Amino acid sequence: MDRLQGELETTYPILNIQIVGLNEFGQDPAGANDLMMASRTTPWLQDGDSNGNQRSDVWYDKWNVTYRDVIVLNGQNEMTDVYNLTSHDLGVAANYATMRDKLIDAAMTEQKPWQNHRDRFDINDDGFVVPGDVLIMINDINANGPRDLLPPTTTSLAAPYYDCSGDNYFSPIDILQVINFIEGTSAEGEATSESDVAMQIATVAIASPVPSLSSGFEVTLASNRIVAVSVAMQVDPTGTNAAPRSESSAEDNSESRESAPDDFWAEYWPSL
Ligand SMILES: [Ca+2]
Ligand SMILES: [Ca+2]
Ligand SMILES: [Ca+2]
Repeated sequence: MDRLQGELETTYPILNIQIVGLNEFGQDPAGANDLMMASRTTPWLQDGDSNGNQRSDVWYDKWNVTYRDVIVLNGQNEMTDVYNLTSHDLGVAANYATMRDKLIDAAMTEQKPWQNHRDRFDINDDGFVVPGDVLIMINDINANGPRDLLPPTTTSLAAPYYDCSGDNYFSPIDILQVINFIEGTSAEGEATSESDVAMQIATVAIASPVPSLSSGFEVTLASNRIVAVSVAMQVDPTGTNAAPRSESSAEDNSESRESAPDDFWAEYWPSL
């Protein structure tokens, strides 16, 4: 466990995973704890019996452990997983990797490092939630695809924070959540159902081949409010919502831009 702690600190310093040893109540004859700590650097604690039931408080009353269990805790000290080192010798590489991954997974689930904790909708962390945040996401998912957001190996994090939903995965759902947030805070604009937007965004994820940025997408904008994001060349498999919007959006774009309060999109989308 000392080796594992060292690896976690070195490789994933931000996750700040801490391994602590805990000795059972009653298993601490004179010198036993000193002996246990003599060759180890892992912090070592001694369990007690504060409720007087002659059973170790944390070991049995709280966790009901089996000897040599590793209890994986979340940020609220709640048990999320157990891995027994008698049946899974850490000297076996596969077991060691499993143990390591359990700890990393628990930390990722708890910490959601790729979600902006100041404002989960503010993808580029500039203090504003605007269509530019959506564009950053679309550009990236178009280039790199939906994917797991891996445990950070750096000593600090920086935007973009793609994981709006907080599941450590970058998918069209994250984009949809930002769009819905922007739409929910906008007072004007053409009504668009959530299912419309979901379908449009879904086409972004399944687009193949990946279209070029300048010609592949059409964005219809009304009063600085996104009403649709679609892949122009994508054929909606259900044939209902996406195609009509794409056909009409080319004409709509010019009117929309004239009435838009600023040319925000132009900077990112010169072809509009
Ligand atoms: Ca007890
Ligand atoms: Ca932003
Ligand atoms: Ca996500």
